[in-house]
Amino acid sequence: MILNPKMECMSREDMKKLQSERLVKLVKTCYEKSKFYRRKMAELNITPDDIKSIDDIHKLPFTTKTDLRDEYPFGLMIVPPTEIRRIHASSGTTGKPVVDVYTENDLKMWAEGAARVMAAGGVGPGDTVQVSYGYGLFTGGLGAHDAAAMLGAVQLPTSAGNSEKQIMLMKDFRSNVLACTPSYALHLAECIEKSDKVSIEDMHLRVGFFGAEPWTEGMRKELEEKLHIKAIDIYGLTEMCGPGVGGECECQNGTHLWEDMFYPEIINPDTLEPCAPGEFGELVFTSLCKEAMPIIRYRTRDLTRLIYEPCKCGRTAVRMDRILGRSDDMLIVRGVNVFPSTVEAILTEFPAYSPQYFITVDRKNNEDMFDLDVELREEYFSPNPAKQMPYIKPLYDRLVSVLGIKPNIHILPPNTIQRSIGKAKHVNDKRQFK
Ligand code: DLL
Repeated sequence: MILNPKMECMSREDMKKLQSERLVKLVKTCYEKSKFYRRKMAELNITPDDIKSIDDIHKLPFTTKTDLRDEYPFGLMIVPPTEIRRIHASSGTTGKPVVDVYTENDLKMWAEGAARVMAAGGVGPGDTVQVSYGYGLFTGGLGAHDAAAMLGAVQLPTSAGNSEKQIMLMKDFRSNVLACTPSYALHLAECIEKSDKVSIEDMHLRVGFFGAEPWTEGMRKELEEKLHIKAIDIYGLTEMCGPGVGGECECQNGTHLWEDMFYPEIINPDTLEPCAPGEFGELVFTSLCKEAMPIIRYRTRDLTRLIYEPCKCGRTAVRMDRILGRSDDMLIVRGVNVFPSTVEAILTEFPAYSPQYFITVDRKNNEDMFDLDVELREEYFSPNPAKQMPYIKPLYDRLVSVLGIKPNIHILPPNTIQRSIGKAKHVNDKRQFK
């Protein structure tokens, strides 16, 4: 179902008009109310009069994660505290968290963004949405929760973790919609497989909304087969609101971005110039409707491309390709750029391997070492190294040909790589501490 056909299916021409109106208003408001943006615009010698349409967006300054950290906690807030209804923050492993604050309207807009994705997956009254994203400062839990509420579905706020109980409730409460990270969904699927109390036949799942971390087509296939569901990609980031900046439709062929709310650009992260349409680069967003903490040209660090060809579903909202990774997650090993998600994509080509992996990068005698822990599935595993050899060689060859580096592959028994309940951690780069 298309939740908001007016916005999701607007002609490109009308969308541009709407975006232009919203951008002009946003820039005026930021100039009047935000010391931060007034200073940034003054540095570039521009005023709101320079912004007449969305085509002028490239004149505006970028906002970076460092800016948000420098302005911690509320430097970018432009409404009085009495207007604020909620605060979220993204954890961030280093430094201060990135904060987002929401007015009543901001919460409604966010819920609609996420609800558009769930509606595309057919969610409505009578459905039970098991929200296994973490509840708390992380936007995943409450974001999915509010979307389910907007659609009149039952909200089952299990949060992440406690997998055995999750699975019992999933069965007993007949959850038919699952919302969590793809890595946690896989973990739940593995727990169901291993369980002697329940099997997938006891479950009623129909569709899952997975996001918050990069995942691959191979992982989609795995989740769809193991959980007997349709697996839908949902995208978002705290700085714009949370989950629901965009999501896949029933065609599962790219993530529609809700351009009436968030204007996307793709730039070359080195030159900061716009990329040609369809070219891969860094995704940048301008929030067109946020009231409490509007953000202009936010550099997400996410690497992807935009697809403007019309989608079969009838939505005109631009589609984004899968996120390759974040420019700050990219490893440079012996001078070669490696995105961890490429390893997952390769593993899923081999039926003998599970999609779980862990990369350790280290430097020994001035040479980068790339160690890859992988798991063979139960049916293929043997503790005898000689019996593992036939599986190592094809994986090694494929990794060398795609990544361009020679990995040290370590085969581990099934279910030994650490599972995560939230965003999965796939890399330990020990070089940073040397
Ligand atoms: O992860 C919001 C979210 C929650 C999205 C639940 C989807 C589902 P942050 O913690 O601020 O917010 O992290 C945002 O996560 O810039 C991407 O790098 C990554 N990310 C989010 N969704 C996807 C996705 C939430 N579907 C950062 N595919 C973003 C790939 C994703 N990466």
